Amino acid sequence: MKLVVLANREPVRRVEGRYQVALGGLAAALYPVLARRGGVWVAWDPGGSGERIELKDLLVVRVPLSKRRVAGYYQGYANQALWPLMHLFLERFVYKQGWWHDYRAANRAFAEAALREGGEGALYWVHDYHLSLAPALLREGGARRVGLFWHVPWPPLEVLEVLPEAEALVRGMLGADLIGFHTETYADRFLEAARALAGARVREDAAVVGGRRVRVRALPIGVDVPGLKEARSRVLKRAEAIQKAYAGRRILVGADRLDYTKGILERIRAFRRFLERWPEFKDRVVFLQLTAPSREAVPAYRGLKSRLFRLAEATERRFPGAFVHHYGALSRDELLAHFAAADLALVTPLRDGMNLVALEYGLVSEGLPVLSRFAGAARYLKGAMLVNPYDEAGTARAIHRGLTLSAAERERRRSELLDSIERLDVGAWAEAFLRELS
Ligand code: GDG
Repeated sequence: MKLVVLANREPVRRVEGRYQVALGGLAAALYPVLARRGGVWVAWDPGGSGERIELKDLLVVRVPLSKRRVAGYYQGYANQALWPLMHLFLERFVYKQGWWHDYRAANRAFAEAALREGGEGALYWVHDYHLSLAPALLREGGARRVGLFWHVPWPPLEVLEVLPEAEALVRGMLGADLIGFHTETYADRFLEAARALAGARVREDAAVVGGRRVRVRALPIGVDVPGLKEARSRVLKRAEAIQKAYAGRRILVGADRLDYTKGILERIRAFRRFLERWPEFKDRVVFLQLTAPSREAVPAYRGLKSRLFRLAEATERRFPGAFVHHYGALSRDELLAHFAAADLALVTPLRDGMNLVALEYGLVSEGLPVLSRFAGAARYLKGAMLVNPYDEAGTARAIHRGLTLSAAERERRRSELLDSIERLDVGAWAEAFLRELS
C-alpha cells in the first residue's frame, strides 16, 4: 500500500543547490519505509513556490501557504496556543481570534494535497500537533486507513478544556484508526478527553465513536540505534580534540532548541548551585550548554533568548572556565562529538513528549544523563539519574552524584541505560506503527 506522510516540516535539506533527505529526526527514520513502499511526504512549503521535489524513492509534495496563513496556523495556533497547553504551560497560552480559522484552513490544504497523491487506497500517516484536524479531513475525503502520531505530551482534561476548540481538536484526531503517543499516561488522558468531549465509549485501548473503533496506544519513538553507534567511531577523534580544548576538565553537556519547555535557565541555575555547594569542582568541570535557535518569530521565544543570554553571560563571568554557552545550530556530527566528549549530560526539560537528546547521548557517549522526570524518556531509560528540574538544589545534588559515582555503579547504570535505549530503535518504531495501522 502506498504510504503518504503528512508533517509540517519537509524531510529535505538543500546542500550545494541539491536536495537531500535531512539527517537525523523523523525524515531519516521514515525514509527506509517510504522508499520501500513508494512514498509521498506532504509538508509545508517554506519557499511558497509549490515546487515538488523528486528524490530517489521519495516524492515531496509541498503545500504553499500565504504569510498570513502561516502566522495564524503555525506561529499562532500551533505554537502559541497548542504547544504551551500540551506542555502544561497555562501562563504561556495565547489565544487570538482568527488563528483557528487559519489552522483549519492549513489542515484542509494538507489533507487535500495528500488525497490528490494517495487517493482512497493509500495509507496515511499524520504527524503532530500542527495537523490534528487532518485525520478527520482525510477520512471525509475517502481515506480508508489513517494513522496519527502525537510527538508532544497530552495534558489532563482541565488543561485541555482551556482551548475553546478542544472538542473539535479531539474529533479531528479521532478521524484516525490508530493514534500513537509516547507514554501510557498521554494515551490514557487522550481516551478520557475522547470520552468527555466527543462522547466516545472507551474500551481498553480504544475509543469507539460513530460506530468506528480508534485504537490509542503508547508507541514511544526512538533513535537510529545502528546509525548512532556507527557515528560514535566517526566522531571520537573530534571528541578528543574537544576534551583537549578544555584542558583536563570533566565535561557536562546540555543541548536543546531554545524553548521554555526545555528548562535551560533552571539547568544553568542548578549548575551554579552545584559549584557554590561544591566549589572544589570550579576548576575541574566545564558545562557546555549548546542552544539551537528556534521559533524566532514567536514573541515568547525572543524574551526567553534575552533572559538566557543574560544568565549565561553572568555565569561565564562568575565561574570563568567552568561554563560555556554556545548559541547556533551545530552540524549533526559536531553535536555528537560534544556528546561523546562529555561525562554527564544535563537533560532537564520542564516537560517533554519524549526527548531524543537523552537517547542519542546514551548511545554516543560513555556517560550518564541527569534526566528530568517530566520527559517521556524518563519512563523508559533505566540507569539515568532522574531529577525534578524545578528543584534546582536536587538537580545540583544529582550533578554531584553523577560526577562521583563509584566505577561499579556507573558501569551498572550504563549497562541498564544501553539496554533500554536499544529497545527504542526508530526504524523498529516506524515498522511497529505501520504494522498496527495496516
Ligand atoms: C519533539 C518533542 C520528541 C538539537 N540541537 C541541535 C540538534 N538537535 C537535535 C537533537 C535531537 C533533536 O534536535 C531534538 O529532539 P528532542 O526530542 O530533544 O526535542 P524536540 O525538537 O522538541 O522534538 C520531543 C520529539 O519531537 C520526537 O517525537 O522527543 O519530546 O518535543 O535529535 O540531537 N541537531 C543539530 N544541531 C543542533 O545544534 N544538527
